[in-house]
Amino acid sequence: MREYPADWEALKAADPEVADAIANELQRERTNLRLIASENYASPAVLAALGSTMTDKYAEGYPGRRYYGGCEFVDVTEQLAIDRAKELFGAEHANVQPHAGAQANLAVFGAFLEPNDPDSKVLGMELAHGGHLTHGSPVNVSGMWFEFIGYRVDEDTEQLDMDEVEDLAKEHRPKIILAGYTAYPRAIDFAAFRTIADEVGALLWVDASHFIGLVAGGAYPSPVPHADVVTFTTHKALRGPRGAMIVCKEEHAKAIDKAVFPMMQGGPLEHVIAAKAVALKEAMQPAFRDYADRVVRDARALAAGLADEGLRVISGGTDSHLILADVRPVGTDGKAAEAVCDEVGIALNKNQIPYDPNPPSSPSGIRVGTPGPATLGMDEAEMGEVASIIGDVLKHPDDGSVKEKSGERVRDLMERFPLYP
Ligand code: DSN
Repeated sequence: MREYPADWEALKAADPEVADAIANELQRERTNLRLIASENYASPAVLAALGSTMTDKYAEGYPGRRYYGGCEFVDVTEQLAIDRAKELFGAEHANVQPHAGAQANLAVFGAFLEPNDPDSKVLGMELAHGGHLTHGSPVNVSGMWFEFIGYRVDEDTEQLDMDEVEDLAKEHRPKIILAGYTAYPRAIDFAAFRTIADEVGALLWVDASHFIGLVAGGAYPSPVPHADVVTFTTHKALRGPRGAMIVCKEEHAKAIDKAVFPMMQGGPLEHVIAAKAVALKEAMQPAFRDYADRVVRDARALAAGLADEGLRVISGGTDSHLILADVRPVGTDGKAAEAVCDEVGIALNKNQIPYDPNPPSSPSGIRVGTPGPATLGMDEAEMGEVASIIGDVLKHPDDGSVKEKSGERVRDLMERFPLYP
């Protein structure tokens, strides 16, 4: 009998089309430079847990309180994930079941708000300034069912304006104040958000998806001591499986647990939860602190390099894993920049910048992030090289020889820092 039944040879024989696509994706990951700020590389141990037979198990409920028999081993892994999340983040309570960030955020609405209730207001960052789809977009349930009021970054500093947050909080008396964004490069003053929330009697919710891995590694301020509830995905800088978690104060534990199951979800994905436990254990190791430091060091070096190439770095720099840069000074836009970088094997995304005069489909900026390169071991010197390649192709998008040379430079870099060697 096999100890571990997942079998690559069996997949190739049973379904060569799917096996080919998976192999091609691995090859793409090995040859392309990943600068998408929200992506990373899960470890072989995390991948092994994901491919385990825990995918076969139904386990509605929580450890020790399930609706199905035979949960004794998934109880072990889910409890490990809960205990590790509480220990790593210093949290009073953890729910590790959300399938994705959107479900985790939906659970916050379920726990604390009533749909279509004029008193259920949320004060969050405007989407065009870095908020997320689930932070009140009119095409998402958050915006369809709940009333969001938006704050912006300051037009001059391009950083959070806590006076504006305070003024809006006093004017609208929201039930929840939300901090945590998808395209904000700077440190967030969570204590200041707490003070404002207390002034108006609001709950403080932080969506820490982008930076929770840096928090785990001690490279970014922790929202956990300040916030009532913190939601986050597990596959970004945290480098775990695709999924999410919620940590909160003990007083909210029952409301959050009921909102995740049975309100928002049915059976938990126990193979993913096992992989979350593995990722959390990895994040508790000293090497993870080195990685988190490297992520921020790399981002600062890449920001400096892009500025040297003539791009305008939004807010003048970064304190995190991501950089938002205005590419108009080098004569292009975000859409064209994304496309030409893709041609030479660099994956990044077009992004609106604060107060962007251009639409989301062809915005003025790009967003780049360093969790991927930092996982591969790339450091400041390599970020200088990456900035130089990006500068070259953005300034010469129609020059075949520049693109050929740039593609070679990317391939050489990826060969020097092999993925899953
Ligand atoms: N798609 C993620 C990002 O790239 O920021 C957020 O969900």
